[in-house]
Amino acid sequence: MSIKTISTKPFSDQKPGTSGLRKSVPTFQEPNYLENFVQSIFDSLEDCQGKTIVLGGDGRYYNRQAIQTILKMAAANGIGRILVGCNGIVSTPAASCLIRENKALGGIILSASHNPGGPKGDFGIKYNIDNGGPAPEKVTSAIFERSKTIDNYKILEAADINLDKPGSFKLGTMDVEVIDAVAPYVKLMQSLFDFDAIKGLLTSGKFSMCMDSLHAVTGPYAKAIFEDCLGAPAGTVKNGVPLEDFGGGHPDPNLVYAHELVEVMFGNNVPNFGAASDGDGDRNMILGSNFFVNPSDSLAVITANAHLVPGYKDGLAGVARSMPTSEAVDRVAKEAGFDCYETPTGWKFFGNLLDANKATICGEESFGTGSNHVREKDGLWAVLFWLNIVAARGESVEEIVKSHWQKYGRNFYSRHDYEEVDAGKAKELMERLRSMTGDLKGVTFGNYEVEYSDDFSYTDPVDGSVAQKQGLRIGFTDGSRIVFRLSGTGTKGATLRVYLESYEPDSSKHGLDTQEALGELIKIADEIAKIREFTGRDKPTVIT
Ligand code: VG1
Ligand code: CO
Repeated sequence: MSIKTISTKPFSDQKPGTSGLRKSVPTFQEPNYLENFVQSIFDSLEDCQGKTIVLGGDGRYYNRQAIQTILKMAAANGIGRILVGCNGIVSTPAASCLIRENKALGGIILSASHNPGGPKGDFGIKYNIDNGGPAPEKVTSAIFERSKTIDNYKILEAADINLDKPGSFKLGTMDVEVIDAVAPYVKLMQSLFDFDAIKGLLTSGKFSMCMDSLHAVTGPYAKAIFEDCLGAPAGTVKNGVPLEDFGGGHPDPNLVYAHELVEVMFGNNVPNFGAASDGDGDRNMILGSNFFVNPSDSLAVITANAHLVPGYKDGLAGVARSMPTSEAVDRVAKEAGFDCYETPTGWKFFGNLLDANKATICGEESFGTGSNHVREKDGLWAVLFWLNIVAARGESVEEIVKSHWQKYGRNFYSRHDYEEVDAGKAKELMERLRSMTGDLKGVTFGNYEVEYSDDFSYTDPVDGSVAQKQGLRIGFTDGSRIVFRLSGTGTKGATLRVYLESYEPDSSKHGLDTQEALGELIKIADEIAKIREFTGRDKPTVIT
């Protein structure tokens, strides 16, 4: 086995986005595209000689080939030991758990999360640091800088490793351990939640659930947890076999893409509880019978009920949410007397707050919730959290959410996505808005008066790093908000995200339809940003 140094030329487009580098599979299949980025990661690490790293992905098309290449490159770059999931499959939260439990230097996670897969779908790669969380911006910038000048990469000439079952191998001097990535994750969940109470609920004969893994990574984890440990009947986990193309679906747990689950949960005689997770297992959607839980509300309910869950019963240090996430959780924090941090979009911004014990629970409006148990958002963790709350309170999902609104008021909230619009036009729309934001204070639109407008900037309270241009916000005097930002995970054209929020303290109005309650703000958003004009669309692609 010999180490080869292969000369290469830089690609100019390897800048990681909200969560790693995401491109179409054909782009990743271009000669040296994957190798350049992986070598840029190794080159950016201060000292990786002899260290342990974790490797795995969400099982999508190209995962297997990429894993074999990365194993040989890791060996050639002096990594001492690499832990890789069986079949090269590890969910994002499980990878975070493995990095932490094995005190690894970091991990390489192959995922394009909620983006579709297959030969023409998307692929992605990201680096996580030793706390188990996504690399912060200073690390991703270093990787990008390196990718712009790279002229060679190193790879070991060797045969492929058999990843079908657990085992130990050598690649040059590097130890390769193919591991069961499910068991350590299940153990971590058992340490946090009241499995006896949840088992009691799921085997009572009075409660049924449906978990849709959307043919993505959580299938084996969900079967092990819900069916094997918690006694739910076989078949509780639907679409539980990970497929390279997710069965042709879009592994995004929202009302549009998880429509099979929506059909199961809305109607007569439906299960009491429904849940879905995304491609790499870090997102979750929670449904009750005929009831959708908005992810921002989910974060607030989880926070308000954390004392009912063993792993959190001693109280929370604080909470954090991304800026566009609704302020529902802020109200819970205020009442409970702990801090609520507002960060830019993307889990990498929560890492320092979790490490410094400033926040215990974090969440995003994009179906992401998690806690200090790992450093990623965690889909199945959120599902277990909800089941634990339901078991402890003996109420339905709908009752729990409605009584939450009764106590704290309701933050009506919706996100409108305009996917795959012309990138140039989307940029123009944002530039125009940016140039306007300074002058909007005091301006009225219908019943709303602008109180502030800015381009969100964040100074990390732990290390003082600053992230600018994180989304244009327009806040109104009654507390309503409209936020505009461009997605940093899409791979085709641009995706414009418009986030809308208003607060309603009067419980007699909590039953209103969300889009109706936000109707005037929706019109104002279009009036201010000229969305129809710039995007050429008369309605969003996805409304959450
Ligand atoms: C989206 C979400 C963001 C999330 C990110 C990664 O980013 O809005 O909240 O952290 O995806 O999630 P963007 O830049 O497209 O809005 V995942 O499950 O794709 O790792
Ligand atoms: Co994801």
